[in-house]
Amino acid sequence: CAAGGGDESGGGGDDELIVGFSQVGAESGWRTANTKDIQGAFEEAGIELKFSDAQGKQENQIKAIRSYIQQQVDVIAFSPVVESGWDTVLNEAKDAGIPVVLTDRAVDSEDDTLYESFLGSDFIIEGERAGAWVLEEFADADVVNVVELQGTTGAAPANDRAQGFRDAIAGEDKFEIIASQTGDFTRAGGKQVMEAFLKSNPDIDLVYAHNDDMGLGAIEAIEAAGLVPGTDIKIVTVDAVKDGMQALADGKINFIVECSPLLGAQLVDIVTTLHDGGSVEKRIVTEETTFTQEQAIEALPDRQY
Ligand code: GYE
Repeated sequence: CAAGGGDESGGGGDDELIVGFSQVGAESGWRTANTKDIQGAFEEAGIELKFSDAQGKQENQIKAIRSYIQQQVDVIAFSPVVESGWDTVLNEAKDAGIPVVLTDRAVDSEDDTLYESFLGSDFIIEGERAGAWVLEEFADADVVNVVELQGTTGAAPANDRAQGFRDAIAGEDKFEIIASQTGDFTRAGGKQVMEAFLKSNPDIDLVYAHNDDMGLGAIEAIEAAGLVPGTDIKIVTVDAVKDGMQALADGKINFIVECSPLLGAQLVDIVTTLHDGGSVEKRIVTEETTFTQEQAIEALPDRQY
């Protein structure tokens, strides 16, 4: 210190930062891009990331979080597969003094001291954006029969995308959601549910799919039924991953609401700040846009995921 002050930051003697991350699974193109981005960001930052894939099961996530607590990692981050049922394990992390960061999806815990920050999209707004497009697209129609492919039951994006969409079309009686079922955010799920919808409903005007993958599955079902997706039946989805954007460029999907999976760099910032004893925003909302066919054609060449 006599030589003009010690260097407190970045010294080699700092205790190493270790983060435990519990991912939902690998259900969609969005999820794959999200995993890749997070792992890449931590690697680039030189921070150790313990990663586990819960294969869509809450019990696996709870096990992974407990194991991170036992290993005394510095920060736990996770993307909760469903919204409810986290209070017990989050209290265990709190008692152990380990800060928790929610990435991508929310929990419905009333006690917001159970986590430091929630980084991700506003899914209500996404649903509203899908609904706003539908209002415009069908401005001159008398009756519009809508079928909905919902995301994983109980997941924040499924709850909120359903809600936002309903809020947006609420004032217009001509819209009727004639069928709504979960396709679990997967392509196979979207295809299977759409096949069933087509069998029992001869007059579908619009598919609202909570993600691109289910929309892509619906396209297969619609084509197999001898109809033209994007023309005979309009399709609006959420995410804007490459395969979805390609289908939009090809006119098989009509509109996509963007949901960005690129959360890695911001997550690195948050855990580094927490580790250094700093404070972070409780809610960090991802910036997103929407895409028409022309915009998809323009954006596709530079699309990262
Ligand atoms: O939209 C979907 C994925 O939680 C925002 O999960 C995410 C959603 C995304 O399976 O494709």
